[in-house]
Amino acid sequence: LFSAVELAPRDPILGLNEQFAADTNPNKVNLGVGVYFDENGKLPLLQAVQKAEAALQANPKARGYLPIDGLATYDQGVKELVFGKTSEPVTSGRIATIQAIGGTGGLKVGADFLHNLNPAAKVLISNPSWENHRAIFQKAGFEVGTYAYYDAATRSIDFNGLLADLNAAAAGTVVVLHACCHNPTGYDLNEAQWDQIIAVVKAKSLTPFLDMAYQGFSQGLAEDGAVIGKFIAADLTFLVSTSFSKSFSLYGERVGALSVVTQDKEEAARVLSQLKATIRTNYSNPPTHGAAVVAHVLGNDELRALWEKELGEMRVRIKAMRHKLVEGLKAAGVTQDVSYITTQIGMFSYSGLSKEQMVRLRNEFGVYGTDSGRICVAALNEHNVTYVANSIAKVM
Ligand code: PLP
Ligand code: TYF
Repeated sequence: LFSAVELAPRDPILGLNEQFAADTNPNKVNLGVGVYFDENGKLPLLQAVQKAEAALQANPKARGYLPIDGLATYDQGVKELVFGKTSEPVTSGRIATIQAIGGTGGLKVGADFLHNLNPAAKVLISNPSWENHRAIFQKAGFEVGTYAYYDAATRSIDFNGLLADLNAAAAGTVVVLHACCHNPTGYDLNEAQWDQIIAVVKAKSLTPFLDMAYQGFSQGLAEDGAVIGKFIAADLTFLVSTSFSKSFSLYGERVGALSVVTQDKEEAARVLSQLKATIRTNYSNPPTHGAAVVAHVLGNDELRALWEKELGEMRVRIKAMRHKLVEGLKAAGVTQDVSYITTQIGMFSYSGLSKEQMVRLRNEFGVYGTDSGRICVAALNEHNVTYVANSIAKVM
């Protein structure tokens, strides 16, 4: 039966973890996968999360099935965080939000829903994008193409190319946009550019699907969420996937969501029924713990403030590490302009190093980044940044 089964390719990012684990180099540093580590190289367990868990444990609940669309207080918390508590779409009830298995799950439920709705539509993702975007939308049945995004020659966004590609897209094309902290490049669109994109999306009747996996890691929760307000203000209907993996350091709990902004409350109810139908035939209903923790934090003023503070500390520390990396490279004798490292934002730096250089970094120095030259600056700390800078300088 299984003799014809072919070996599937490894995930190019998660596969690096296995290689890293097997590496015996005592100086090894894992800058491959997008995970935030604290100043001691440890995966943080946020105080806000610990306090929420303590509160939940003080009043333990039996674990019945959650509704298909998840924990109601969680879905409401997501809506208020992403769209604003007093925003018209939230108060008028025209957003359908479901709890999802991480941001990946939100993307997948959204992809399945959209494909049922319009199987002939195409999907455009940025060039380059998070590897899993293409795979998720292809598995949902879509043909996936790209829109121009990164221009390696100028180390900036090829915005004219981007606009041209969106302008050339057929009506109904699903356009996957990184809301902030673009993965893998670290280059985000500015406000004026978003305005222009929104104008094209509207004029050409494209379907925007915003992937929000890093809310709070660029400028702050509200600031990073402002782009959503622009889509609302333009009176567009669109989708947003949310991930709390990074912002709550709850990677393994798989807490995410999908929100679909519709025209009115009645449309939202129909959309929600379809999202639930998609979920039912995939995993029936989501798990309880992670959503209960996040809902508790979002719904409690004190814990919410503590979470924002801790998220702010992660954001600030990443930015400090970008500066340290630049200083380290200069101290190691690098004369090229490396200021792009501090221009980029979020958890990653697109270093511009070639595949050969990345392989050398891995094999000779135990410094792991992706073959595309992406390094996770959120995994740098005072103890490893000089070593990393020296290693990069040697392969440059
Ligand atoms: N989207 C982007 C751009 C990401 O970088 C990630 C990273 O994990 C995800 C989605 C998926 O998030 P999650 O781990 O919550 O599934
Ligand atoms: O890009 C990253 O490193 C993170 C983590 O299939 C990740 O988004 C990577 C690959 C993957 C799932 C998550």
